[in-house]
Amino acid sequence: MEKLYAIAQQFTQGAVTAVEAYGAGNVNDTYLVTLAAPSAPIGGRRFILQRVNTHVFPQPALILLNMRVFLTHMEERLAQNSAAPGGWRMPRVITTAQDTDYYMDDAGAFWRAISLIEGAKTYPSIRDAAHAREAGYALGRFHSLLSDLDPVRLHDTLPGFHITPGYLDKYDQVLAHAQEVGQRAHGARTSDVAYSLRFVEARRAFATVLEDATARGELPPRSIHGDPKVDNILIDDQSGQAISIIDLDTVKPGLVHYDIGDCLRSCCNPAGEETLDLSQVIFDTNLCRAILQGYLPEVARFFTEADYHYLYASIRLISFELGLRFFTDYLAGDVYFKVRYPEHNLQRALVQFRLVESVEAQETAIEQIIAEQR
Ligand code: GN1
Ligand code: MG
Repeated sequence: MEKLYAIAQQFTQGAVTAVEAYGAGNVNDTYLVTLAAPSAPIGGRRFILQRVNTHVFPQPALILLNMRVFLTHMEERLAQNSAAPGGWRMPRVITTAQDTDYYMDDAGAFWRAISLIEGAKTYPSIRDAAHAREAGYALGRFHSLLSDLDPVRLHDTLPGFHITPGYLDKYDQVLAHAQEVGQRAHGARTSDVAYSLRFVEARRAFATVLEDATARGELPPRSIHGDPKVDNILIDDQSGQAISIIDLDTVKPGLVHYDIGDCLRSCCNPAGEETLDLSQVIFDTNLCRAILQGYLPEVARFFTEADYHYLYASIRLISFELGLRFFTDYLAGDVYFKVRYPEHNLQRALVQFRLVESVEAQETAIEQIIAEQR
């Protein structure tokens, strides 16, 4: 704990009075820092301190370089566009006393600080259709603010992220290490593993759907968020409106379909990613309608026919992809996502696979909603 205080102190002239674990991230370690009094360069009394997982992000300095680029771009767009409704806000990068964007501790860990947006919070699941509309609006607003930022100006902070065929290759490599897989596959949950293996096999051909469309020139690379799940969408306490999307490590070049697919798979499963009760997992099409009601008007200006065409596939694909990522990590011995119990990644995979089944069973209804909302 003392070490954490000393690290937090690198980012402020104020006296650090508390450092508490914060949020529920699966990758980085996040802390909320409190100061004795409002101090430079924070402005207020609280800020966010994070240890970036350098196993996942091999070049964490690129995250901060990107933040400088896209946050400046968004500020400029917001200033030009002051008539737009809703007080949209983005966090700031907080520098150290040496004026660097990050701090490396004695053990070589990578730390950075960002401002806390006060008066707003994130939620672990969607509460109602109004919340869902706000989540969709937030992602649409984010995409719209970045729509004229040339993605080549952003570094790739996480190569291979959301390239589903790449995750399938990784899965095949892990499966090839039959011995370790065998150990896990014959553990307590043999039938769940067998089901998951069959589940992935049955959808192998589908994994390339978005990358094939990109290769044919149908979907352009854009600047994307990368992780717009429900608990990264910030809702204003007073107005109930979305005012930001946080967790900006994976803002990088990609397809907006990764984002809208991820937002829908996260927001339309009211049971949440962490549920133990698979019978509760469904894709709620009413929430899907509300999210698209919030999202599509924001992006209509630059969305093409192909963009609409691949929306349904993106929902199915990103749910499948996350299930595949969790399952692969389970088989590999939990090397990527943080786990709280031995079968955690397997359970998370089963939740996403259930969600895929629910999406597939409602394909016609989802396509109808997309057609009616555009
Ligand atoms: C990870 O760490 P967190 O919770 O922000 C993951 C996302 C997944 C998400 C699932 C860099 O995000 O891709 O969708 O877990 N982030 C990374 O909860 O892999
Ligand atoms: Mg994240």
